[in-house]
Amino acid sequence: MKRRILMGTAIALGLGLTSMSAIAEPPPLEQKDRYKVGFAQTESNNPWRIAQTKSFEETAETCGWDLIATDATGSAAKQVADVDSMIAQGIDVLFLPPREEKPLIPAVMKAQAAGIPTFLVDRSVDQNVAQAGNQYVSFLGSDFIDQGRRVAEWVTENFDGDKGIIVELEGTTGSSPARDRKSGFDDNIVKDDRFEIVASQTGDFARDMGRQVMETLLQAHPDVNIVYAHNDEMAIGAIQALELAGRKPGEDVLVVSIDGTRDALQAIIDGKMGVTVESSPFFGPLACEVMQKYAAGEEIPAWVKVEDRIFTAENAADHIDEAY
Ligand code: GYE
Repeated sequence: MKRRILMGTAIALGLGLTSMSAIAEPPPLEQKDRYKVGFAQTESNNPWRIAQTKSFEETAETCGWDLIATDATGSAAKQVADVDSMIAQGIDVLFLPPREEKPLIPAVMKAQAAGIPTFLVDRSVDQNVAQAGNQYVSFLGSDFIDQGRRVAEWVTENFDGDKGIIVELEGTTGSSPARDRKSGFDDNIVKDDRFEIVASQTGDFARDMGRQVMETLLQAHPDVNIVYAHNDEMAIGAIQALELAGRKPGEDVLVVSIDGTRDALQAIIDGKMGVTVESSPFFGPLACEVMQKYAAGEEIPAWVKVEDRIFTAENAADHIDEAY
């Protein structure tokens, strides 16, 4: 324990990591029937987050968890404080979706110092400071770069105009999915010179902000004919803004995004949206499985990758009943 605390201090002082990463390791987890489990949610203002929390709550019953779930209401500082309070309450294990990559580093470090193994779920932290197998056990989640690449590929194959004028609505600034969904899309769409990204702005992964940002961007770029949103909530907000401005999403503007929410699948069925690449919020069962393996002493990969499907007009109706 003492060694871990000392290492946390060394990292905070900004010392080189290479020599330390060899000795840093996530705390072990005892095998027992019941666990006190912490799940520190980022916010609950959208269906994805609500479905994710529900998945942890439902898993608690089957996996023998006494679950402490918190809601940081969109504040990284509150999320760090929520983890502090869980540590004080003596959790055995922490599941953390770090809202932003850098501000949540202290939460990971403090859990480690307190001897609590951390699993990052659905978002990651700054890899220059903390890595799987060292400060936390593993990252459970999707390949966001690939999600962005798949959206770009779908647009390249399905856009039938001469010139694609793209507005991009980015997720939460400083979050790993926003960074990677941007690079995955941007790096690939430019391979086809029909396309140009004329504006890229954050909508914080939220419907309301997506709508507001789209309203503003529409005034500056009335010729936009493609909207790429980093999640479905912002895509739905953009559709509202487009319709308010008298545009016809699905006809004169192609709207594409990521997640697979019920509203997005409905928008695809209604012809207002082209594609959404899946990013599943149902992490509970996977969290249970990985945690039990870790307690049994099994080797856990640094990245437990979630495979994502793709929803288009061809299959949206088949999946809407299972959507959230
Ligand atoms: O796509 C979004 C949510 O981190 C993968 O966060 C997650 C993203 C998801 O708010 O809708």
